[in-house]
Amino acid sequence: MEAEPLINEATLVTPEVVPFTNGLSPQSLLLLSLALVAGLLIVIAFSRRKSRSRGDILLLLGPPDAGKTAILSTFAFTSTLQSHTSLQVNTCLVPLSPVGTLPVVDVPGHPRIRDQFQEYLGNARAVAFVVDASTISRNGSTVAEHLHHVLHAITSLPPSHLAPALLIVAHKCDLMKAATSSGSPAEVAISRVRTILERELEKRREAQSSGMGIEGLGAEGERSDMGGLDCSSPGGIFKFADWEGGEVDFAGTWVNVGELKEEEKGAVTDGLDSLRSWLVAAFTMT
Ligand SMILES: Nc1nc2c(ncn2[C@@H]2O[C@H](COP(=O)(O)OP(=O)(O)OP(=O)(O)O)[C@@H](O)[C@H]2O)c(=O)[nH]1
Ligand SMILES: [Mg+2]
Repeated sequence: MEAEPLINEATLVTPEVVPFTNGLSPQSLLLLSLALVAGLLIVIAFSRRKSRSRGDILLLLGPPDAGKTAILSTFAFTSTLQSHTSLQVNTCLVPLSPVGTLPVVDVPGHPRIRDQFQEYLGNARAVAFVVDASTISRNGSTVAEHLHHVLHAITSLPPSHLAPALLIVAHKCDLMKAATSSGSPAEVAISRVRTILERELEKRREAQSSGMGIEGLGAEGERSDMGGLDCSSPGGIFKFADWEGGEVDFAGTWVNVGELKEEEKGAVTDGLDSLRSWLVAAFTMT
């Protein structure tokens, strides 16, 4: 008796592969391909974003005599130590609840030393540019020139770096006239610092865009091609709110520089709470 074949012929027939695109109209195919390309681009952008590095220090920058070292000593020792013009970079670990310990680098404002901030910028998670709000009306153009260097450096960071958060600190609010109808001393200080710096930075932007160069506006040896002031506002007019380099925040602060009476010690607070809250947000941001 002939044995039954184990495999019948039907199972040996190569199955016909039907492309899943069969039956799709050319328009649907086009849409499908576009969706695939878009999906691929999103994945690439997301993975690049994730791989961008973010620093972990706070950089205190700003003109001489603004109060950077006074702020640093208040953070570190909870009381303000007498400070004088710094001639070298101060580095310190300060406690910041609930973040933990914050490495802070205070770069002196002297024109010969201030550019050393560039060495630390790549490691900065946050930059606080400290300005003496009580003298800004007199030295606005010099302060704006210094800030322009900082804005230029931030916009020149390589794409692999996430730009640090930027805060302009209107400091020495205690020297502002007591609360007026235009607001608290901190509000008046912020508004003054913002207005003067926007006006001075706009002068620099305009001088550059009209091809005049900015040598006449700034310090010796300043680069006339220094960018960093681009804004999305109509006509590109410089406004912090429209700055293309990122968000710019403002805070009004002060510290106790006078000798405290015995009963005031431990009870008198400083005026750095707005700076602390901003730092907590900047250092907990994912
Ligand atoms: N009234 C008042 N004086 C302040 C305040 N903060 C700092 N000062 C004084 O301002 C002067 C300059 O402060 P510093 O902290 O040394 O200034 P800085 O920004 O470190 O200056 P450089 O080291 O030169 O870049 C010192 O005499 C401080 O006592 C403040 O909030 N109010
Ligand atoms: Mg100092």
